[in-house]
Amino acid sequence: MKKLAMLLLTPLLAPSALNASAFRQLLDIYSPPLSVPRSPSAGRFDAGINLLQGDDRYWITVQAPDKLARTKLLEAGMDIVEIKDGLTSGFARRPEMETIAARGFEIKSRISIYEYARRNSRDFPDSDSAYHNYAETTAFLRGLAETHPGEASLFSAGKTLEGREIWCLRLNKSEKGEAPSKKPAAFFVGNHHAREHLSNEVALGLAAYLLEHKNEPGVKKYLESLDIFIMPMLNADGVEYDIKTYYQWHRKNMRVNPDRSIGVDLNRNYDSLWCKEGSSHTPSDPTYCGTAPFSEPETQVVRKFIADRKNIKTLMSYHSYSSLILFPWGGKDGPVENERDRTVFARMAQNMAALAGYSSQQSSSLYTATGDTTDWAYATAGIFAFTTELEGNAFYPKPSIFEKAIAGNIKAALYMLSVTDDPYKALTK
Ligand code: 0X9
Ligand code: ZN
Repeated sequence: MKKLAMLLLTPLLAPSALNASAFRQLLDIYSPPLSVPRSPSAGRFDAGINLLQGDDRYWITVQAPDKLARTKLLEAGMDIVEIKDGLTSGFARRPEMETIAARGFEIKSRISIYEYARRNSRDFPDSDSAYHNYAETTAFLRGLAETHPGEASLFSAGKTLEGREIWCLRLNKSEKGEAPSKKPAAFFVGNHHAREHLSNEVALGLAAYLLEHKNEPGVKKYLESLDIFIMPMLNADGVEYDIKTYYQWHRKNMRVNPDRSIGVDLNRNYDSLWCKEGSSHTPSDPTYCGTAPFSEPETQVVRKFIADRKNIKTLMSYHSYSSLILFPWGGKDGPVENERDRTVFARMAQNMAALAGYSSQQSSSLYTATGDTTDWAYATAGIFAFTTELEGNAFYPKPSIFEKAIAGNIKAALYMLSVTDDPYKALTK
């Protein structure tokens, strides 16, 4: 990974005129400079392949017509990655494949992880210089805070399991750092899942955009009237591990489990219907929920962060990939019971999806999965909380995807900010 040029010299763009060329200008400076040295791709790829030795995962495609079937696949231990035309693809080892077959599913195809890596080598980040690793993310956020002291401040919300700081950039013209505020707050968080590296980039792109355009009336009013928090890399340990092992699709955090498997799925570790459907008590499973709700330092940080800030009204958790904006419930089939809230969720998701170029749906339409961030945030704090599954066809898309992904999601985020003072405005907006 290589440090990306700071994007601090953008001409001011009117977010009110969020057109393609304005975003192109913004994102031109976000794209990696041509002079960035490229890592020797073949070498990196070979190193990655060598590290796969002993990795007994397969990439499988299974016929699964609906959410019920997909939830069953999750419960059989499949690491679901893609859902397309009645087919569900993802990772599984032999024992999981046996369970899947025993439960009556047809496995349409399977390839070894080596073959999967070979076929996806074009998406393998052989030149990953445009992505920000933990140190680069830290430097980037520090740079933004130092360059915009009137609008931004950076603080650590707590530590990961391995002791990394979980950085949070705050955008607010009056209150700084951890000082309380009465202004309505919006919270953006990325990288619950390690391999979803684009989620960090989108959160960083959003932070940079808002600060670059801080004097433009549309943005200025948010910096004056709202309290905006951006925590781009929650699972920093997992991200670093995924990078260090040359991107082997690591999903969970870095907890060493009693059976020596690694990781708890942070998006199953929240206390909402904890470890019921779509979540597993088996430590080696991709959706392992941990030993108890909030057993993990990373989710404890989010719990405390939200408990300490009663002003948070909206939340966006970035994941990848599927081009979707999802809203509660995710842990059960039924819709949000409160009719007004349900309508707000559906409208906000629909509006954000239209701006990002995605689709919107209730989370559980994908599959039922208990213990996720958004169900918990809504159930315990009444926060209008969403999951964005960013675009792409792989976990490590080429940086050329950044421009569109960041631009579309900035538009969606600006909409979220526009209703953060009163999300019920979405009933008419
Ligand atoms: O399974 C997840 O945690 C999310 N998908 S991902 O591919 N990024 O892992 C989706 C969460 C949506 N929430 C529920 N369906 N509960
Ligand atoms: Zn995810």
